Amino acid sequence: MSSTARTHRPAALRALAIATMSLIVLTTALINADAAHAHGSAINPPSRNYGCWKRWGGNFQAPEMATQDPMCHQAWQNDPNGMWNWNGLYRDGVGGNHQAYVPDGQLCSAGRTDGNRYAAMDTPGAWQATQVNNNFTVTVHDQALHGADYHRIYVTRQGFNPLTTAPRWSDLELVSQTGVVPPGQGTRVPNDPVLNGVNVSINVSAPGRTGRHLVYTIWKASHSDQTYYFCSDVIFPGGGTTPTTPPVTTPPAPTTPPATTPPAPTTPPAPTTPPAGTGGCAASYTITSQWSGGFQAEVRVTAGASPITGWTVTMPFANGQRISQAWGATIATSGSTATARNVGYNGSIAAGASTTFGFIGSWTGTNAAPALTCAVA
Ligand SMILES: [Cu+2]
Repeated sequence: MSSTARTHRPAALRALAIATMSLIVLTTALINADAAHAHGSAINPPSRNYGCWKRWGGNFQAPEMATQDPMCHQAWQNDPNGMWNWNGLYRDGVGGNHQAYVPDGQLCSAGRTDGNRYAAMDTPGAWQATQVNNNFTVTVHDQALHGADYHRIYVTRQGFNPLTTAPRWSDLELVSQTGVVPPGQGTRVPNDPVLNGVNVSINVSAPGRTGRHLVYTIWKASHSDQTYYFCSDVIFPGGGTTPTTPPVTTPPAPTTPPATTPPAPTTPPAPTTPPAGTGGCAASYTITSQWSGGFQAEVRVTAGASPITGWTVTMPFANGQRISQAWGATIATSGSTATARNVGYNGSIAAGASTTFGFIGSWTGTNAAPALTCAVA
């Protein structure tokens, strides 16, 4: 009897131990599965953090990111988990009161959900943007087949400038709202280990827009009170080489975090006009992004040994490139040569200091950098 007890007690203990270990393994597996299957994001036009993960996740410590994709660089510097968890930009328990939980100036971080993790998404600037037509499709990837109570798609109103401004609710215009999307409805992405759920595509129409804008997507998932918020940067056709409206340089909304706000838009002109000459200026050219048929470039204008009060940069394009939209400069084109002149706020540069302007252009075949010349005005 006692021998029976002795032989059974260890067996029972062993069974208990095995059961406990199984439970631990099972729990771990569930946690891992949950982290792996996760949630989703807007993938086209891509949300800011999905785009940064897609372009740089395999090379996130690359130093060239700082110059080639500076907004992603500041995002990775702020918190890499904002990119690794590109599918987790959501809030729980909003109850449909989006504006109560997501304040103006923090729309792109879902009101700083998860603290600092996604804060860099709110920083305005030259995020890499997707060219779209005024009728286009927003694709949301639903990894975990949550389905949707609805998707709401907003586009910023014409005149809003995402280069300088974090959006407020009043900057948005609703362009589409879907009904219920049952879990699993959508299109499977073949052979993609990451996008292993369904793509939900929403057609939208945003007439009257030209140039840079933001698409703001709200995805109210169906499985619980969980709402996702995405900012996607886009460029609509048109806008002209010489904007009829002055470059939009709305100062950041007061609630905008000061993170890396651009220079104040109205630098007063220097009180005296120094003689142009001794110092002059120099200009350098960087292609910040390039895609089939299009590219975005930045030109840095640096004053020489003397301060300057105006500048002109000449860009002789050798490969037929054409500028379609510019900011921080007024562009005039003659033949293959584009001439960029400072705008009101960035003509005055202290000795040795610099300013930048940027533009979107088209190219075919070759997209060589032009040999720039800089002249003081
Ligand atoms: Cu989820």
